[in-house]
Amino acid sequence: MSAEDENEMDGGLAVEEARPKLQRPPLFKVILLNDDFTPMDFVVEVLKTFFGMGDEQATQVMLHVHIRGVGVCGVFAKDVAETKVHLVNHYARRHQHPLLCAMEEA
Ligand code: TYC
Repeated sequence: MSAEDENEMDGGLAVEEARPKLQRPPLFKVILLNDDFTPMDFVVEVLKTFFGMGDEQATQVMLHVHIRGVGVCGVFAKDVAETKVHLVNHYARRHQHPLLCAMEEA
């Protein structure tokens, strides 16, 4: 039986369904931190590989991090952000670079 059918069996009373109070899931910024040792080319490669950026955007973001100390790679749902942080840090360690990726609530 549909919800409409059920509403019609209430003797003419208007019955409003309680609207479920849904919260939007929180979003997380994935950020890169500057260091003095990771080569610029490697950071650009990371931004292209893990964040789908083109050459120009990746270079801009890398330079932003180089100059300002920190920069945003993207904004994602929690599980996606966690996975990206893990993949990037693992990739950097495997290539013996100290590059640090982290996340914070947007
Ligand atoms: N500062 C590094 C250098 O001069 C480049 C760099 C950029 C490192 C961004 C990390 O997240 C980073 N080689």
